Amino acid sequence: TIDCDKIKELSAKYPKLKEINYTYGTAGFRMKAEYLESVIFRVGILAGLRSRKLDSKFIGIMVTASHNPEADNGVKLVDPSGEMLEQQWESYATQLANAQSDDELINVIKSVISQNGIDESKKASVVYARDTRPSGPKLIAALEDGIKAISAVGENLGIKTTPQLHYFTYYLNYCEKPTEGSCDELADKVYYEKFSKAFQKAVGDNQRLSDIYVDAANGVGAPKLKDLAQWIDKLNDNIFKVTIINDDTDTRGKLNFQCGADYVKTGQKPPLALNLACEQRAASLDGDADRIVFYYVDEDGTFRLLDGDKIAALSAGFIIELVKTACLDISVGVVQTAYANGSSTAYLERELAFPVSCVPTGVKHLHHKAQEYDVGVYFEANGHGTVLFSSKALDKINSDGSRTTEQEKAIKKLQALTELINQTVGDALSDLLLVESILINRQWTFKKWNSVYTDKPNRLVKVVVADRQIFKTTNAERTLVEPNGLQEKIDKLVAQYKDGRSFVRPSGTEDVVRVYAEASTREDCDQLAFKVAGLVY
Ligand code: 16G
Ligand code: ZN
Repeated sequence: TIDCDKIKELSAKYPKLKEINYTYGTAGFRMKAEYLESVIFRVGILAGLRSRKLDSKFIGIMVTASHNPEADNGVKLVDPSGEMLEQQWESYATQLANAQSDDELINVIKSVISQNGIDESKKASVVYARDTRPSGPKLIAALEDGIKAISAVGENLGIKTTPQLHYFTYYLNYCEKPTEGSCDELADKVYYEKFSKAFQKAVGDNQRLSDIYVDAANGVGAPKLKDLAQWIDKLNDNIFKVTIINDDTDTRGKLNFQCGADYVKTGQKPPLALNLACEQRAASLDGDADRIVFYYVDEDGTFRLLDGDKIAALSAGFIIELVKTACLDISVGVVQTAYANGSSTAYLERELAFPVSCVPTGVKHLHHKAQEYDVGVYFEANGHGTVLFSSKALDKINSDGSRTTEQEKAIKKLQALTELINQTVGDALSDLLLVESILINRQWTFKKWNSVYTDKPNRLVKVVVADRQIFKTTNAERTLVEPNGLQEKIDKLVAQYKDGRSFVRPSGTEDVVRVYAEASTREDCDQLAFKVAGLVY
């Protein structure tokens, strides 16, 4: 049974800050690092309870604030199969975090136990990692006290990317775990081994492409990509030439500063320190390496962004071609959010004839929807996404049968892709290899890839408002239902612009409201965004 005295004693080290109201949102808990100690201590407790509930399976805990400023941090929980925490438990997380006293904390714990019929005598196992933020070690110490308080067993993976933590949580639960060595090293090894081998298989004996610069946002992606590239080199030293820039994880203040996927996508410009020659290939990761966007500069100096929508189009297009060549009865669908560029949706629906669905922002919504297809391709425009192969699809791809050489080749490629894609969560490093392997197979330049459709000019602006909670949306966030009458005003504005589209939604991660607009010209689009922002303000 739980030891209330032990919990109280340890909890006393991490008193809840009275004035703060915490919410487990789309990205878990995320805010200034100094407000997070009590929260992270309690997340340790919750992970232990969840593990007991799920037959002692490992629950993952990632300490990161992704693309946020260096002073922020955050924490999120990962379910045994590597997916995001189940929704019901998000509300337990919020309740635990907001318990004002140690006694109230005990009460919440007891109520989670009784509501879920948790057997307190069961073993509890958790696995945790952090990104490179300076506040990480202190928060990990608080987490370890939480894990201790609930008498769980913890595996510390040290510094990892978010997708590595997701993958290794799955691995510990469902794959064979060798006994020797620390989990920290093992987690790197199984990850590099899996993805380097799958990449080798996916590229086959095709020609390599030109070098690629990868901006690692001065975060954890830098050392991990360096290692992964070395593993790839060992298998085939002439297939993937990457130059990592913004790889300084030691100097304070550099993480995500004027670089990284979010900076590039939002600003529609390259990282500040990067001077791109014409058609030099480049990509940017975010601070925990679960997002990636690609880009280049063309002859006339125009910056060309290949975002999540372009990655979805490239990968869905390649997969469906293989499926057709192999004559497999497998359906492929694409999941997007309201931020998907209108041209990408039109291209996927009209030219490639994919079923496309639109869901609210946040990985869990995309992930769940994608599970409805045999093969579900999901990417947010910001560069977060992956491809999910259902067990039906995997069975068909991996089954024997008499086939032509051409069909056999297509099947082999598909098999390689199922291994190359991190199916637990969107993964910048896995996505980088996925994109590179498709481009190698097709022998496409970035320019060729970019030409599959032309993005409509678009603009994203944030508006600081007194209370963002008053903004309520429906229709996958594309329509406002509150404040009353605002949507009608937006509609009227949008109607004045050719190919105009605009929507307003409260951010799930920042205290702002976001306005998105697109239209047929840059000027129109900027004007529309500006005017809609004016309505919101
Ligand atoms: C979080 C989400 C990301 C989403 C972003 C939107 C996860 C793991 N991450 O980072 O998918 O794009 O929030 O932020 O779900 P916003 O609500 O502030 O626009
Ligand atoms: Zn991230």
